[in-house]
Amino acid sequence: MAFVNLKEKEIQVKIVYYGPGRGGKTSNLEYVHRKFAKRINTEMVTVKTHGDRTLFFDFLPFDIGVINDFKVKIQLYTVPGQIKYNATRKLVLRGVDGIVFVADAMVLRREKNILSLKNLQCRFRNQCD
Ligand SMILES: Nc1nc2c(ncn2[C@@H]2O[C@H](COP(=O)(O)OP(=O)(O)OP(=O)(O)O)[C@@H](O)[C@H]2O)c(=O)[nH]1
Ligand SMILES: [Mg+2]
Repeated sequence: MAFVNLKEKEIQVKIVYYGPGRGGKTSNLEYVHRKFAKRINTEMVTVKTHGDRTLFFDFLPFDIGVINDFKVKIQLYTVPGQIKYNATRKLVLRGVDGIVFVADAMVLRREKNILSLKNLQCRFRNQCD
């Protein structure tokens, strides 16, 4: 559930982009950042390896205005898609309010999409380490 700060009159919503490695999660966030550059006056934080793969996460915070006197703040995150970063994905998913599943459009990557979806499912069912 979104974090509501009654004192500051602020609502924080955490949305995580999830999906297989090289599926386009970071590209999605970069696009949002570029496309709404005039409205999003914050920087995107990204931690990448040499090969441009996400090492920890990408983070893009921005405000979307006021609703019923409450400032609404959105935080977009991506997880690292590579299988070996399971523990990091678990951390990034903490306190999530919404998921955007980014599937790879290549037919060849179908199995990887399914594996990633299953990984997400077992995380929410608390059935994986
Ligand atoms: N053709 C094509 N290439 C894309 C698209 N989206 C991303 N790419 C390319 O695919 C590669 C991987 O994209 P990323 O956005 O880094 O993928 P990711 O899901 O963040 O990967 P991880 O960080 O390893 O989990 C990059 O070279 C992108 O330029 C797309 O819609 N079409
Ligand atoms: Mg990435």
